[in-house]
Amino acid sequence: MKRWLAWIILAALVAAGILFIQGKHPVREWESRGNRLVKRFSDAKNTVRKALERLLDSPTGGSKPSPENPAAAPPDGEEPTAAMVWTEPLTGMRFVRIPAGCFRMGSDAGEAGRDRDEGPMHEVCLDGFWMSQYEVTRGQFRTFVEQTGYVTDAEREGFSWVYDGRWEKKPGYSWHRPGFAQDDRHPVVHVSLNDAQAMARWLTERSKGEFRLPTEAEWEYACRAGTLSARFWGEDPKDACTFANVADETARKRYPVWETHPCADGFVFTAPVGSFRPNGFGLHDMLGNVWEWCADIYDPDAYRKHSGKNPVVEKGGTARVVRGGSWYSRPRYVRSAGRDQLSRPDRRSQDQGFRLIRR
Ligand SMILES: [Ca+2]
Ligand SMILES: [Ca+2]
Repeated sequence: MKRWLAWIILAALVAAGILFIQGKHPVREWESRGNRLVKRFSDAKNTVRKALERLLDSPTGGSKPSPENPAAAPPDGEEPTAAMVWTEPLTGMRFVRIPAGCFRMGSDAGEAGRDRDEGPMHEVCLDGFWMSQYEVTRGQFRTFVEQTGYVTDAEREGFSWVYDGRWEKKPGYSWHRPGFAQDDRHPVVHVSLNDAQAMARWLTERSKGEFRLPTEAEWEYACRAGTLSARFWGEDPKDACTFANVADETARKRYPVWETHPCADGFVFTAPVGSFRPNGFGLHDMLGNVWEWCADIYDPDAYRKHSGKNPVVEKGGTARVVRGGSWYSRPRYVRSAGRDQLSRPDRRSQDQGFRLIRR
């Protein structure tokens, strides 16, 4: 063998030895450098692809609202789309984005079934908010109770108000013993305003965002979804059964004396939430199924005192506003402007539930 060839072989052996001592395989070292280059190229390609997807998918050309980034919600005033739904992670409660805007609150003197406390009609403007798409379900309320050990007013005091031919205060009824068949998809009932606010406080502490009951103005704005008619589907109570579980012909078979809507919705008591068509914001059961607690203290003269922006009545007596009617309600109580009250924050009944908003 020639001497120069021997020197080359020796140098190669020494170089391989040095790499071996450093723990680097001479061939895999090159492979891994190559892999790193390929990976860098691939990462850059993915970044560009994701940016393009975001740009093409988003109705605003920007980021979508998400639980991690609620601030990325489209600006107030924009029309809601199917994409603008946020799911609360602890309970699975779905919230729909309700855009900021102004509306005519109340009813005018000619509306059939109207009460005097619905006037005067007045313009109200609201900031945008998220509203739960459905009434709070028994399953969602159960999650809250299991996580906190919370005891409702009905359980603490040992009774609630139930209906079987007439309303009576009866022992032993509560959210988990409603007095008719319910599964976890039905709206929770026998919950007081105190109970609803306790669940909202728990979510505010544990989840993402600030949760509370809607004000009466937020509730009516969300229910109307831009409509001026007595009901979000129009004027006629006979069309109720497509959109709401109300006092209907199904219920009249059990309670023949009831004044009912002239249609059959298939339910005597509560229906699983979302069983009927939604309003223009995609909210279900705003009218019917269960009455919904609002944040306001009830004042028959509230509309003469409302401010034009985000009004809420926080002073007055102990009565609280409830809205929307229930499975028990005849047509005059199933209207977007209809107002009712329960006398105290600890009152509860077989047709009383709630939904929450999130800011
Ligand atoms: Ca019904
Ligand atoms: Ca309702």
